Amino acid sequence: MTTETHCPYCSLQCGMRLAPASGLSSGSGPLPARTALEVTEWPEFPVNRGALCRKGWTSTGLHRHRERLTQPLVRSTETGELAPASWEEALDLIGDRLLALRREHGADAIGVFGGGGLTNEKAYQLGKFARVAIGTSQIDYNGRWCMSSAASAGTRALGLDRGLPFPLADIEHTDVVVLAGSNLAETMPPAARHLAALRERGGTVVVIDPRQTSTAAQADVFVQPVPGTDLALAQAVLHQLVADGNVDSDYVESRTTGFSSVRDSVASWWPERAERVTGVPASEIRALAGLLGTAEKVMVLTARGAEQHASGSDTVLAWINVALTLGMCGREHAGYGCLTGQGNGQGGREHGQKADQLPGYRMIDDPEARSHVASVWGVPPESLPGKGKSAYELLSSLGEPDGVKALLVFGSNIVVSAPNASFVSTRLDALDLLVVADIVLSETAARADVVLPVTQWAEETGTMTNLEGRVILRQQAITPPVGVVSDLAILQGLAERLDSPVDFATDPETIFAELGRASAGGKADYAGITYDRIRDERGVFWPCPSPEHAGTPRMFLSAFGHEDGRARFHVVEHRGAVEQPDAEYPLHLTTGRVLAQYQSGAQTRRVRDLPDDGPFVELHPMLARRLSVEDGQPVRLATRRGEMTAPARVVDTIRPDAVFVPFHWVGANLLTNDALDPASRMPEFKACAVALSRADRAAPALAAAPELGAAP
Ligand SMILES: Nc1nc2c(c(=O)[nH]1)N[C@H]1C(S)=C(S)[C@@H](COP(=O)(O)OP(=O)(O)OC[C@H]3O[C@@H](n4cnc5c(=O)[nH]c(N)nc54)[C@H](O)[C@@H]3O)O[C@H]1N2
Ligand SMILES: Nc1nc2c(c(=O)[nH]1)N[C@H]1C(S)=C(S)[C@@H](COP(=O)(O)OP(=O)(O)OC[C@H]3O[C@@H](n4cnc5c(=O)[nH]c(N)nc54)[C@H](O)[C@@H]3O)O[C@H]1N2
Ligand code: SF4
Ligand SMILES: [Mo]
Repeated sequence: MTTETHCPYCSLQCGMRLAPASGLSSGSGPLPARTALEVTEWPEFPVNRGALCRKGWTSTGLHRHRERLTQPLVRSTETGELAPASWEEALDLIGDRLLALRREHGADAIGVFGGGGLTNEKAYQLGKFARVAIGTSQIDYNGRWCMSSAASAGTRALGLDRGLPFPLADIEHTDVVVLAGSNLAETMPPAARHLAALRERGGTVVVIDPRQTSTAAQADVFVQPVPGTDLALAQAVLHQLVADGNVDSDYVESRTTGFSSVRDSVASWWPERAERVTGVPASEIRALAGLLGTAEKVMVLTARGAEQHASGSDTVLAWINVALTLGMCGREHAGYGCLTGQGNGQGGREHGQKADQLPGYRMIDDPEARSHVASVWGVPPESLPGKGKSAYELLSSLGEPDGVKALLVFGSNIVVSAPNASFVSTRLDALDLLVVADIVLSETAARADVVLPVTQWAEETGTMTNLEGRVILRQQAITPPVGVVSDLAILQGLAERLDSPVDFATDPETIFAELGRASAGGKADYAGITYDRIRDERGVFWPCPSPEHAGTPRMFLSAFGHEDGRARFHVVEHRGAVEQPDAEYPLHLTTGRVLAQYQSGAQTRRVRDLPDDGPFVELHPMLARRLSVEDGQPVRLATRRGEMTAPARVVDTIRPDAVFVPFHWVGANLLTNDALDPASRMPEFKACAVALSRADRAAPALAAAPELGAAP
């Protein structure tokens, strides 16, 4: 038997087939749990047409893995160690503790932390569970650390946030694509073929990154700014577009509002000024503006490099200003898009696991939204709590006298991936109760009081919404190991124990139908989507309000999401990274990803066929020489928040004043800054000040950036 499904990792949600490795088929229905699985191509699925990256091909590596959790674990009051327990014991213990906390301190003493890797059904059910079964406002999720700056900017400028408002393959039909802070070739490798196809057609690829990545290697134009200065770069590009008269005035007049104030606000951003801030030569900025200003079709795509900053949402607004000035948004094969990251990064932000949201991308403080969703849930609207705290604000207040005292984590490895992670770990330890549902004993699960083993992809069915807004179906291929249940069953078991006023279903298709009703009439309307339709049509794009509706691959063609149908220009100001290099911490630190590892590494570090060569510190040969550091030698990085040691990787592809560390291992986030974007509450993962020294030197020898001239 072969099952058509999708990869367990990133937002491309590549289609794949799973079959028994033996080639022997056992009839219909899920395969027995112990069957060895093999990944094969699914060439008909349009997004990846059979191509997968290394992580996709090896994704069955976690099946039958010896570190797979197969029974609940409860921390013993005597030994302090985690010890096996039955499901009854584990859920009863959680239920009793939560009931007691709720009685004594109110429902807001209980927090819930979700993930953008959860299926739509799980994300929806988690939001409902928090608001109805617990009654807490304190729910948020790791998507806050992912694309929330782009989401906030998209909502403000375009009236609606769908990461890509067009199919990814549209890249091939534009003329110039700008990748601002995306390392697509490593983070969504099969998508990189669209860049190649565009170039074959004579189009131009622009990459903006402080590192000359493998994506930059496929670019025609490479721009290398100082980390955290993209906003100034975008302002100067806009300044130059205006100066060159490259403004699409008819479009600006008919489809937007607010242009003149933005035009005035960039008057002082002449390229020479931006050069001083960004390190990008003024001539390159002028050339980039000239390229964009004269192209027929331009597509600007942002990813985490431009977004994960305390001014990330303003940076995205600045790029949207550029795209609007050029008249690109809402035109075919052009416009602005955000390359969402996690498997369900898009759907995960639509169904209510975000602190301020209800399903259908509705806002929790909107009375109409509350009464609609409450009626679907069968509870009075006034029983629904209000807005909670954002992810980092929630975590950093854990255990405070009026803060959350018990936290339930579903689908995030906070200890590795939160900014300023050692502080976050102390907050987790200050909780009365930490419950983690996971498939393996992640670093976060290892700190929990109760660990609940859950089914993983391929052992369960559910929908995901990929980076294009295409709702796809992951189908169950195999029976889960004995002792493991779905997140949905855990939520049901806990809801019962918490005396929930309504029952919680566990069948994903039933939950999806309810999600459809809850989303009906909202911005992300799934009402017309069914599992059968997804199977038949290989994915359906939302909004899709009725069974007769074809779905919406391209948005904004006739109107933007605001009531008047117009897009909004926004005046924004360059602020720069919150923490700038100084004498003590003289370099820029930035962080990100490598091809073979995924996120906190909880999954991929355990896959035998993926290289797990630990964290490393990428630095320029000039900097290495200054510090007498050889390639491969251990170096120490220190910031105001923490330290780490890892081998140096000396490469001439990075700016000499910056260092880069991947965050797939414990380390990078001991260093990162927890400054938050005021609009999106996104932490500044991509820029802080750091000192670098040889690990074998007793007293750290601090190096100033070579360009800045100061001797160590
Ligand atoms: N292999 C792999 N693929 C993944 C993931 C993974 O963990 N591993 N995770 C998935 C997820 S959740 C996400 S969000 C996406 C992320 O996908 P990307 O955004 O492509 O990944 P990152 O490596 O975080 O950042 C991209 C680039 O931003 C650059 N950068 C750093 N600072 C700046 C800056 O100030 N300005 C600019 N312009 N660029 C900067 C970095 O050098 C890096 O090359 O990837 C998804 N795909
Ligand atoms: N320094 C730095 N830090 C970063 C970033 C960065 O660029 N730099 N990027 C940020 C971004 S974009 C992101 S998205 C976050 C991601 O960071 P995390 O939230 O830590 O992401 P994952 O490692 O994917 O964690 C998912 C966890 O859930 C488990 N899991 C998988 N599927 C399921 C399921 O169905 N149910 C349950 N209950 N558990 C499941 C996995 O085993 C894993 O332990 O990290 C952020 N942190
Ligand atoms: S690109 Fe993303 S979805 Fe596709 S195989 Fe790789 S990790 Fe999986
Ligand atoms: Mo992400």
